[in-house]
Amino acid sequence: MEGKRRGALIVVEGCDRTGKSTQAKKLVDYLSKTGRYSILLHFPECSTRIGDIIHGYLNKYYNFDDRAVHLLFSANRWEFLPLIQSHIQKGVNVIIDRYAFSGVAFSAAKKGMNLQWCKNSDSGLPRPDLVLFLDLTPAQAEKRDGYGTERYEVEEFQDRVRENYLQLVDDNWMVIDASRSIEEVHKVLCAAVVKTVDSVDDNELETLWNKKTKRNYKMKIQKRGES
Ligand code: Z5A
Ligand code: MG
Repeated sequence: MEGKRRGALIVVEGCDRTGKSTQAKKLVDYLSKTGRYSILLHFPECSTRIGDIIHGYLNKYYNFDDRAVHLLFSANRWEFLPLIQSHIQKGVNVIIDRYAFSGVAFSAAKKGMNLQWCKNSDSGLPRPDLVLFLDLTPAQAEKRDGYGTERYEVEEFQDRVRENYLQLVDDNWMVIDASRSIEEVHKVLCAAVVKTVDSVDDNELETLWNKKTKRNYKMKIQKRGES
């Protein structure tokens, strides 16, 4: 890595239909166009055998114990660790649409599961330089196209998922009001991401969850009209 800066690891998170995939794609396009070479990943990544089982579970073809499902989602991230590391080391920015935070927020919303148990299986994965949390109430998300077909797309469940996410907020998170237009949200994200990408230092990435999550961390919530 001598003489060459590592890439940044940036994660886009949020409850269902908050615009993560739309924004993650636009970010990678923008970064690439401005000479900051970047790749896009998405979890669950269903192209592997583990991913295929997850796909079957989400679409209700199979059912498993909730703990087994949680571990499958984690395993899916671990199987992509070498790819993530190799891009970061080569100076390529890695933008990920959902990551360990989805794993914890969704699994811990289920009966009998808790945040601490759910964090364990992702412990040791790289900690992102920046987490962009797209925030929308489940009632607002329900009005968007495509809502309501998958297993978890139920308002009451999404409320618990959002509560869990908010417990994971840390000093590398930015909470963004995702109720604005696609272009307005994109503008806010670009500013934050460019700042992170351009200021990445030579330090190795830290790992999850070694830095203690600061409960009651004062969130940087983007309000309407702020950029
Ligand atoms: N899951 C889990 O349990 N554990 C894990 O470890 C992981 C995931 C990684 C599938 O994920 C499920 O897996 C998910 C969590 C669980 N739960 N469910 N159900 P997924 O990522 O494959 O989910 P998805 O089907 O792609 O939905 P999504 O990611 O929630 O949607 P999105 O990416 O946030 O939104 P979008 O596709 O960009 O946009 C949705 C629609 O809204 C689309 O028509 C857009 O044009 C529109 N849109 C986007 N932005 C806007 C704005 N700003 N205004 C108006 N309309 C907008
Ligand atoms: Mg998506």
